[in-house]
Amino acid sequence: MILVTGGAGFIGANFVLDWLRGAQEAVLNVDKLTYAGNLRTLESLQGDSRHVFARVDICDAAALDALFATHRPRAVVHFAAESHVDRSIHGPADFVQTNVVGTFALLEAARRYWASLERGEREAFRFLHVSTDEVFGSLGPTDPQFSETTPYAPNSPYSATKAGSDHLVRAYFHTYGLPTLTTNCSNNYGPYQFPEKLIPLMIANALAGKALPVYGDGRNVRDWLYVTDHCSAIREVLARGEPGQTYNIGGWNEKANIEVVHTLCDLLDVARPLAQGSYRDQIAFVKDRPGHDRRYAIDASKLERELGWKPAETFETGMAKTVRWYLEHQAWVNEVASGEYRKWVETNYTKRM
Ligand code: NAD
Ligand code: TDX
Repeated sequence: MILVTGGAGFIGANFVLDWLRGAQEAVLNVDKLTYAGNLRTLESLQGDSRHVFARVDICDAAALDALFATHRPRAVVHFAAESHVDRSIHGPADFVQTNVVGTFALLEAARRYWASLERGEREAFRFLHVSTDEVFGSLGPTDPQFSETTPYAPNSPYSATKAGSDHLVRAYFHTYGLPTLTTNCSNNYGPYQFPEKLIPLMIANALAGKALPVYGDGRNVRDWLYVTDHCSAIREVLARGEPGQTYNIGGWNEKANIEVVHTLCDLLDVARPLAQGSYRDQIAFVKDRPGHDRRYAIDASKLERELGWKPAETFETGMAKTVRWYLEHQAWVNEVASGEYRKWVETNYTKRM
């Protein structure tokens, strides 16, 4: 069994669904179910004994000890985090708590459990920490892409707390020998993303006839990776990565935000044409995000060279799939937008889904 934290969130849920499509090995899904956790996403796993769900806060050391002792996982894949930069600007406390204190509590619980294992199991154990390219800070237009050796320079409360967690993970390898792996990935997009993030927000607003709020001049650049490509990279790193190493994950898709929004509008113009005009007419340039990083770009060549990973989707195929998915899953989106998903979470939550 593997222990996944944050498996009811966007990337974690995609990872759990992908994992259980391809493997018989069970998943212990540990998630607190904050606003970003949505069990509706995992509805297809109800009654599947390979998926065990535990509503637990990663800051709760006693609960974590009990889960390790009962389920005896061979690995941890740690997604749980507060993940939205704008929320971190308005309320950084939850970010420090979950991303730093929570990762610390999880590392401690993992270390206690790992120390109790037989030698062979100890050597095979892995703790994979899922992190972000935002820890490296902001690039100028002609700077080289982030590599694994780029110095950390986080600029937002979110990225500062992720950087803190990355450093703790590094220290647990160097100090205690816990077999850790860290991945730093670029911006993900695809099914089941909470509609506070750029791509699902723009699709939802476009379809609702609302403004498409582009921060600043729209020229901030992100590298975009389709979520299932992130999941396949994590599986590779978990299977064959070298303990103590970090791996950058990216899609080689640097795009200015305004280009991303134009692409979405153009896809929607074809898929769901308006009576007149284009969805582009709804674009509104708004006040910039404070401290808004100008450019992120990832050099993923280490992962490609050492582990043979390659993304399956291009930006074009990934965006087309994403728009189609949101159009075909309006019920999921509407439930999130209306808050109805929280009721579903509360009434359908059971220890074992
Ligand atoms: P998300 O916000 O969609 O999901 C986070 C999940 O963690 C939710 O299910 C939430 O309930 C859970 N959670 C939060 N606090 C918790 C706590 N204290 N205890 C237990 N569970 C808790 O996030 P996401 O976009 O899926 O990101 C997952 C991970 O990947 C994060 O660590 C994030 O930093 C990292 N990451 C995200 C992106 C991206 O583009 N979204 C890119 C690179 C890295
Ligand atoms: O309404 C918007 N308008 C806008 O212009 C929103 C929500 C965003 N933006 C801009 C800000 C960013 O330059 O779009 C870009 C992407 O924004 P987000 O979707 O909020 O993502 P970002 O801030 O880049 O962070 C994301 O990628 C890295 C994830 O939220 C992080 O968890 C991940 O680590």
